[in-house]
Amino acid sequence: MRTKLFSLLLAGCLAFPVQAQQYQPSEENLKSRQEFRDAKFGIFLHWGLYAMLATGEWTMTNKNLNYKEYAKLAGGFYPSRFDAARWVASIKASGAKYICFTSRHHEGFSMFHTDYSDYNIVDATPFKRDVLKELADECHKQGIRLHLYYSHIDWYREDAVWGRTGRGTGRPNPQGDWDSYYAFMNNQLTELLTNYGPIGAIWFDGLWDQDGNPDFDWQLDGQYALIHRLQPGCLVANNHHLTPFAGEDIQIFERDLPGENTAGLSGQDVSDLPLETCQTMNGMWGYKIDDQNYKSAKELIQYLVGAAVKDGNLLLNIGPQPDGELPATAVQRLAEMGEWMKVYGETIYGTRGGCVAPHPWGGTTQKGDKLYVHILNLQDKALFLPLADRKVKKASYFVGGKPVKFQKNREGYTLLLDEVPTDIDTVIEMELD
Ligand code: JFZ
Repeated sequence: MRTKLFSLLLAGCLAFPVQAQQYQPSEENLKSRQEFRDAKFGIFLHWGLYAMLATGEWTMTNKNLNYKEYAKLAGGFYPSRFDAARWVASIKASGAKYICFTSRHHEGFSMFHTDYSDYNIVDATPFKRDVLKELADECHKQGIRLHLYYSHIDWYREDAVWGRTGRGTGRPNPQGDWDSYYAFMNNQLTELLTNYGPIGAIWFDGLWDQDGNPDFDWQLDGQYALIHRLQPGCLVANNHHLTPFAGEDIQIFERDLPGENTAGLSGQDVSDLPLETCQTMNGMWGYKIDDQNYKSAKELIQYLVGAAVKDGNLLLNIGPQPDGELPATAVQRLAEMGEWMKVYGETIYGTRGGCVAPHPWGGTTQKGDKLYVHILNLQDKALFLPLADRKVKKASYFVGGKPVKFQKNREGYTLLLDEVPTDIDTVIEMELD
């Protein structure tokens, strides 16, 4: 009986790791989650040594490049045109409220000055500048939040445990040394959360690398607790493509809006946490020299609106060039999105997914009793809104303010538009009772 009770207790402990069970987000963390929801739009930057190879951030593993050969790229990394002030200004011009920067991607190179490996931008390159420090200072100066991407995978370190990627980079020991690697990561996270001012989020990635080994223990509880201890307002995010674990503060989707799964990475349930979808501006995260397949400004704006009506944020990616500049087309798209946000920002920032669920024609955002109907694709002048239990006091075009006629029927209201909408997003502002 006693042993039975003991094993039951033990099973309970294993199923709910102590930390996970106890995770109670702090006041500061909850506030930060609301600010995150209000922000709606961020820019992702994938920058590392891989920019020089100009074929995306997975080249090291895709081409089975030897880790010692790959590391020699660092000796030639001199992004002479890097200017954090210009990056931040171009990004701010888009209306984005935060930047997520790859502090260290799967290639294992630290884009910041770290005491725990010489394989970093200050000690291993002729450039010798801590680009993260410059970016962080500029973000704080220009008033935009900074989030940090941090890879759980490392294709360079000998102590990193092999997963399904990075197996052909010539490292000697597939078993690695987990204790050493775990300590390394936590030491780096401590640096990131100590030396660069307030960090809005740590954005983990790579857990899926061990999906062939489901019992692998990443010891996330300890890592998450460290982050929350160092900066209680810092949001923990993990791009593991699963329903969020305890200790995580937002839920991420990759290349799909919450609830959709066209890319095959987003089959997980949508949780109550703040949501974020990351998406590329062309087709690749890291700089890819022959990828000029940029989404149009219209597509990008509609994607942002699509995220907002699904109550989520858009984290839109740019891969900076090896010379340190953002690609010109990306900068142009940022400007185009910014022009739109100047006019329509009120219908996006600070809103939540509205009481009319998303439909193929678009969807709604809401702030108090104001409902914004975003019409993205409608081949009709009449639009039915299932608002049976609400009273509509007023409806008007958000731009210009012209009243929109509407009819009440048993199931809701039908808007009667002047013409078939052709704008990127025709927004109707409604006042509910
Ligand atoms: C991950 C990264 O691998 C990628 O480089 C980029 O940073 C993106 C934002 O996040 O994307 C993935 C994640 C998982 C798989 C592929 C790409 N996967 O399971 O094959």
